[in-house]
Amino acid sequence: MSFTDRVKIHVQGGRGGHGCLSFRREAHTPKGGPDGGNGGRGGDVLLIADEQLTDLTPFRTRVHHKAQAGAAGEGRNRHGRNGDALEVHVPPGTRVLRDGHEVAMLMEPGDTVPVARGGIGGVGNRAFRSSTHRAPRTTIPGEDGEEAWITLEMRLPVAVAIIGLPNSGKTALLNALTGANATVAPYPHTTDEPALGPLEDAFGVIHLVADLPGLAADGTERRGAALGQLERAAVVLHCLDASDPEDPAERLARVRAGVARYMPEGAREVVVGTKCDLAPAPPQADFATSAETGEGIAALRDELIRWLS
Ligand SMILES: Nc1nc2c(ncn2[C@@H]2O[C@H](COP(=O)(O)OP(=O)(O)O)[C@@H](O)[C@H]2O)c(=O)[nH]1
Ligand SMILES: [Mg+2]
Repeated sequence: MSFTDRVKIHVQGGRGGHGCLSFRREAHTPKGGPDGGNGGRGGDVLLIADEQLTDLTPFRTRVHHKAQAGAAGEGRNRHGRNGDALEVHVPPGTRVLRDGHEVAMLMEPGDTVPVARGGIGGVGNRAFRSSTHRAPRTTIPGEDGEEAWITLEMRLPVAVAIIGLPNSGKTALLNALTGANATVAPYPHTTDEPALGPLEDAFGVIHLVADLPGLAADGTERRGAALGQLERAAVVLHCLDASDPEDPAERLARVRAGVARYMPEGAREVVVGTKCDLAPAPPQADFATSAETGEGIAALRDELIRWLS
């Protein structure tokens, strides 16, 4: 299964029902008065945060979301019923963007926002009757519902993000710190999807740790990367491979430039020397660790728990 954290969807409110053109017809009143009713309002499209959902994958194949139209008015002064709202369920942590600007954020289950209003119902000819105008043929059609392309972005509640170049030991570090069982592989770009593991703090609260791959070896962001998941992190663990012969300062700078646009303000960046069983940690490292021997892992975990508690 793959992880989707950004989709573009089309939303459209229901059309308003048309106003009706009608005259009363009864056996003994050949020239009955106007009795066309009004159209109903179109339904709104609503987004609702639903804790059953964990990502935006269903929207890859469900792109168009249109609410029900209002019913047309009818003779005998009957007004059309309003269209039902369309409730579109999204995972908590979904941000809504329109034209590149955030218009809503749905954090808690049950949070609801309208994203496309239904059209106003039309007006039937009955409404145009007056003392001077007894047989109006005027009606107003229902209005179109509002329509828009919107972008949904999901942000996981990531407390600790692990970043670094491909093959720098990010996944191995995640597994060592949290007991997660994500795939560690001796080649770059095993996946561009985040891997997650839990870390329990001193109060028994679980914090989410995420391995965020997605940078290419040159530090640029790969297509489909989920690096935006960085944005809610309180601590960023920056993996620096001790066994890599390339200049460590230069490698750090490359990764920092690659994630700069997502780096949360006020987040604590910690440089973690990895694979220290193979070579001594570079001087830039705040911690020297080895996922292989377990060196430094407990000390780093203790520090993380202290910061998060
Ligand atoms: N010797 C040693 N190898 C490691 C260590 N951590 C990771 N590796 C190896 O380095 C390679 C890349 O690790 P991985 O965690 O998949 O890197 P990622 O691409 O940053 O997620 C794999 O072959 C791992 O077995 C370590 O602490 N010591
Ligand atoms: Mg990996």
